[in-house]
Amino acid sequence: NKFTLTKEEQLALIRVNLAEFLNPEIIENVINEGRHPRIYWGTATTGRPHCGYFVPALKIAQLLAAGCHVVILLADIHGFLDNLKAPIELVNYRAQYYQFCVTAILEAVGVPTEKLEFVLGSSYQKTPEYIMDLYKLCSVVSEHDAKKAGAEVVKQSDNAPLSGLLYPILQVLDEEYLKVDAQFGGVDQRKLFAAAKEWLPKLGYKERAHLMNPMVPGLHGAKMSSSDPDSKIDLLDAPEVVTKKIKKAEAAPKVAEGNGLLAFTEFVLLPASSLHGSGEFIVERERDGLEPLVYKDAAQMQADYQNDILTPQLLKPAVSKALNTLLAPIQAAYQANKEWRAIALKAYPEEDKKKKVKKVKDKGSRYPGGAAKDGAPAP
Ligand code: TYR
Repeated sequence: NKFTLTKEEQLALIRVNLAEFLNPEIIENVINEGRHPRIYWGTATTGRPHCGYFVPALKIAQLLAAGCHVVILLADIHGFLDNLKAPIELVNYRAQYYQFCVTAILEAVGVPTEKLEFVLGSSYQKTPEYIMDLYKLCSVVSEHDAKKAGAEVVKQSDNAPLSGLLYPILQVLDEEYLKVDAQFGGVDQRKLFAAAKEWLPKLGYKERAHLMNPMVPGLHGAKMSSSDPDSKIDLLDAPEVVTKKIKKAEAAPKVAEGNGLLAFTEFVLLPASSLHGSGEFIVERERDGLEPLVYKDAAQMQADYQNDILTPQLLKPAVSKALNTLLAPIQAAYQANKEWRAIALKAYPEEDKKKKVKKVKDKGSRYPGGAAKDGAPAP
């Protein structure tokens, strides 16, 4: 039970579903000393958070259940350092919008959010100490290495803005200024994490542990943060929209690899169910007059999928149902929160305009506009 985990159980829960864990001994030592590891996850506040955000949320839920203290960095300054993905005038509203979304997502997966600490990047990234460290790091890190560190995260282009080179420098300093034992992020952050290990000691700061979750394929087999609107499901998409998008999802029978629905079940639906539910993912087969398929782990589910026992036709409605159940409290919270709704309009004014235009044109049946994770307007 959650409150009496042994050190081994704590570590096991920290490791669940990670693709990589660099310098785990740092965390092991903290736990052996009887302290609560302090871990942060940063998110640049750019495009609207979508269902892909459930993947880090579930990992955060596990970290909290394992007794970690989790800090969520709302990286507002990073939102515009990266090629102005968030325009400077909107970034503050976006950070507020993200805080509402992330809180609601975590509540939807049963996380007691009082245990979470939200920090706004700009609240400390403009202090004299931080800025002086920024200058110092700029003097000891080469342009080449700064570019390399951001290669998979920062938008690359010809004649790219200089701010893209600052992005990794700030992310590395954040580990020191947030006073954490570890940083958590997707494997796309790997080069930034490697830079942190190398650069912090240059200023006499200690290196941290790094936890990485795998990139989960989206509904069309690509990363869910791609700019293809149908490949991602907005947190506020109505149940019938969710069902429709999932119906359209690419899911070749018997091919488990790269299947976004199986991945979403493995990394979100199953862990959510095991944190505070039956621990099961249920696939109804009433129509065929058969007993439901009941999964407790991803391995059995993947095996059944490969053997076509779990067909795409069976999987899709099961995923839609479970996802709509997760989204319902988020959408209810949004409807009940006037402040959140007002911030949404201010944070994404362009989308709101587009949405209205589209609604007139096609009765709102299409994806209601939306920016990708990278903030690019939907085509
Ligand atoms: N690089 C992260 C992303 O891709 C955002 C981030 C920003 C993370 C600053 C940590 C940090 O300190 O979204």
